[in-house]
Amino acid sequence: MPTTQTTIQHVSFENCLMNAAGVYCYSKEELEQVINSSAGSFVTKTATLEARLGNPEPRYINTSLGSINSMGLPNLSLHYYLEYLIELQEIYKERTYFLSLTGLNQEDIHKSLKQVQESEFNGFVELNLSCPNVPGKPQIAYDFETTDNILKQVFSYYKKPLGIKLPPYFDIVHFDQAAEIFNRYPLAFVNCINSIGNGLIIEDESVVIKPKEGFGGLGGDYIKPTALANVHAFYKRLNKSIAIIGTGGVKTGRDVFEHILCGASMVQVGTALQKEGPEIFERLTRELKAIMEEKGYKTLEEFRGKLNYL
Ligand code: RRO
Repeated sequence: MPTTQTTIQHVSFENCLMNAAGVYCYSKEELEQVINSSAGSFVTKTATLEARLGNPEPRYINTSLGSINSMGLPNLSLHYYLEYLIELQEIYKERTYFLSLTGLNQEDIHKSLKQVQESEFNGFVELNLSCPNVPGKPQIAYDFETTDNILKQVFSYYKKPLGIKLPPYFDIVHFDQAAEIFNRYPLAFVNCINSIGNGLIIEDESVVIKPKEGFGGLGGDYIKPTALANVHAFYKRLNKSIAIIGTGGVKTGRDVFEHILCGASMVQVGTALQKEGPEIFERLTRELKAIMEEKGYKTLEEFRGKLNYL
């Protein structure tokens, strides 16, 4: 029987599948459903120092090809997720979870990370540098100088495993420039990609979400080719010590297989998890294993990053 076990920085996960930040991760009750599924880990909703209500509703809509959202970073506060994760560490000593966080300014990012550094938390931090939906706040990782400054400061005091959640890039030179910066830091991983920011979905003569006159982050089928391109572009450019987490357009075992073929060590599920619920992890694992059996692969390492070119 093939295994879907994977590793990030010497930490082993029994399954390479988990939720994407923002889906099934707002409250302990939602996270418990992911814990009790076939997923190999979970990541929390991106936390800020203070709890936030987020943008007005409707702010998340499913479409036949995916989803659009402008949630606006609703979350129950860094304190809430951090305390819960520390409780879980005592119960599930052999498991490792991800804490997603960001700040509305650089000072808040550093305040948050210093709190995590000083806490008992021993899991991974996923620093979200790509939220597209807070009015007036740009997606940080599109500004390379700011991103470099943040990482320089972060790694001067933050000594636990940390990775970053990236927005999609669309230009080869941007892949080169971003990778050159990321390679200067002891990142545990980069996660490609967040939603494609500021799309517009129209039904009849109207937008479908209320915030920002209908502009919102796209997920699902719309974004799989962009996600795969970002996963593979960074897999080719980053130091081998930096793992890639692949996120975007995953709804079948074949999609998981393609993310791993592009170089992903872990694969996250957003839109399809929102639509199908945490039972999706069992289906995706079964479908991935069936593909591996058919092709004669026993482990993910045997095909990770081994995309063929013409
Ligand atoms: O909460 C959101 O609006 C949100 C965030 Br923080 C993010 O990183 N990505 C996204 O699509 N929505």
